[in-house]
Amino acid sequence: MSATETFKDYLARRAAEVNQWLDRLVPSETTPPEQLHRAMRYSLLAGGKRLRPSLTLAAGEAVGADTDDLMPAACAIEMIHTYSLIHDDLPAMDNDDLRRGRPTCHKAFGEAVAILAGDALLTQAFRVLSADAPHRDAERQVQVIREIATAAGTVDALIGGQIADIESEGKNVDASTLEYIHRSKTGAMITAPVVVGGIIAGASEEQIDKLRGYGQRIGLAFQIADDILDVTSTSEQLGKTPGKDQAANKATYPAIHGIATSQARARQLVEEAVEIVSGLHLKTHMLEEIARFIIARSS
Ligand code: GRG
Repeated sequence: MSATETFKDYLARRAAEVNQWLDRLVPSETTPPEQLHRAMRYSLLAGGKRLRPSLTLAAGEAVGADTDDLMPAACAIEMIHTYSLIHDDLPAMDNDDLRRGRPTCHKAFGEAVAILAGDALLTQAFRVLSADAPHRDAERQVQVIREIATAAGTVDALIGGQIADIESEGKNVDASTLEYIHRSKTGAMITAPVVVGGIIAGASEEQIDKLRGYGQRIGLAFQIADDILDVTSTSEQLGKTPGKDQAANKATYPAIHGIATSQARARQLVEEAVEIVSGLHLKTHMLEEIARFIIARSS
């Protein structure tokens, strides 16, 4: 980040770089089957903050990796994130009409195509992660694949958190179950990008542990902030439908703890995260900046 660039500008610049790579890493709209590729690209290239790839770039660069070595994994993570959004929006799950400021994938292409577009993005992610990279360390590549597959999986991870969330709808959920859902559904796919950046950069075990601790804290803070935004924002600000949690009788941080306590908890998690990475004496301060952005954002 240059002296005159604001952090928002910095994130927008990183997002533009990620978008160029994503564009190249997914088949074009004219490649058969055209409709499927159109649907994949419609959701993937529809905007989005690109927070997860930015975390991989920030963590990896802070430890000393080259951007080009980080981009394939950063983009694969964004593909998996987008698949989870497409499937989450389906009528069988959250039944949402709006995502990233435009009609959801199934609204634009129909349910069957949306399901397949999500499946295809997940599959393409692992194709990208396992692509030939002769100059890269094969052991690290396998470690990266394992880290991402674990975060997208069932145990304390994305799919496990999603099913726990669905099963808890309409029930009285206690604070520890809510925390489990948040850490799994959201936290795992925010922690993994940070750890993956470290692995690609050749970080030591101790550095990886600290990066993981940072990721876990900002992951939970991100979901608490998301719960708060769901009750305090408009659909124009969010690019998705607000108030859905309350309508579905979902347990959220503000519902259980109130808004002020939730805000205080998110702030505390971010402070802890910043302290952890400050102790690493990294090459940049981007991880600290991103941690602060996570609770200051408005969408
Ligand atoms: C379908 C396996 C499966 C999982 C779905 C991602 C998800 C799990 C559900 C989406 C609903 C939700 C509230 C998820 C929590 C994570 C979250 C806030 C996702 C949105 O991430 P942002 O804000 O979105 O980074 P953009 O569009 O900016 O990428």
